[in-house]
Amino acid sequence: MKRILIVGAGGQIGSELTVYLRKIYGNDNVIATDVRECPALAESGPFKVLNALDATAMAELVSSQKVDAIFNLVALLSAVGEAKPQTAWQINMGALLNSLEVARLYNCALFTPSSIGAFGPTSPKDKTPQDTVMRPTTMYGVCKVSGEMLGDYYHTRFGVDTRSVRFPGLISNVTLPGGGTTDYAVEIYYEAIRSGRFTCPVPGDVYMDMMYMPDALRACVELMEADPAKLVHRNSFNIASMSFTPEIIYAEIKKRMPEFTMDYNIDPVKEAIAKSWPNSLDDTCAREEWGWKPEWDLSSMTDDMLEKIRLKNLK
Ligand code: AKB
Repeated sequence: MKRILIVGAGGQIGSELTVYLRKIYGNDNVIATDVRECPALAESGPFKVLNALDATAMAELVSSQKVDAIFNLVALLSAVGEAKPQTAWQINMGALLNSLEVARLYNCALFTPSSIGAFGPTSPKDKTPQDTVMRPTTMYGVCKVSGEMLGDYYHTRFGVDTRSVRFPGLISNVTLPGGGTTDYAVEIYYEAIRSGRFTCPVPGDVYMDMMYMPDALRACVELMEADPAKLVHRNSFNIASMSFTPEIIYAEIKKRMPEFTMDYNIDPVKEAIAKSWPNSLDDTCAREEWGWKPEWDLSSMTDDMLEKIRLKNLK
């Protein structure tokens, strides 16, 4: 990768991935785009307003900026996708199809994240294998499975260098996620610092895979820089670092903040989604094919999250 276009850079992943990629590849070589102005991203390098559903505008940017790699991060997440399934399909698949076509026409590599949400209630629950039953029951998951298949189709049919990982719930302290089922695992840290109390929307005993953002960012680059000859899979790799329930993350915070309390106000949509997803993924293929290895666990992440959020002096 030398000249990179990020589509949907204003979201939870993009706002940090842009900065991470600029440090590695040079500020001027990472063009961030989003459907809205993002003043913070425009400070450190090129930024353009781009609607990912406008294929002509995307193609013009890729051509004029001599882009050779695209990161398509546009997506409505799982819970909001259930509130607006038709819009979720239009946006998630529209942005992906445009990215695939532009990548095909301008010979770019393409990274598009998939998710643990690509699995469903009939997938094996524990250590869910790389290649297994995928029958998601959310529109988000339907888009993710369709996206994985389209990515592989563009690779085998047109030779486009498409690559992807199935992200767990991502936990970060820079930009808040929005509309996801795993968002509680970010919000709990903010509320611990802000109010010392958290009301959890997901049942206390439901396991989901999670990952700290620094591991997720490193995964994107390591996969995109991996030797293609070693990749048996492409769209999309299971990656994992930690799996926990709300009760487990609560106990971890409470060890450091004994006065912290948590109660529940279960959101039935999030409950149904969370229960349909795996408890944990088996990431053996990512480890073997491109050397994936997480560096953060729940304990080290909790120390870092609390420290960074404290510095924000939240009101
Ligand atoms: C969501 O909860 O929808 C996302 C995801 C796991 O893909 N964070």
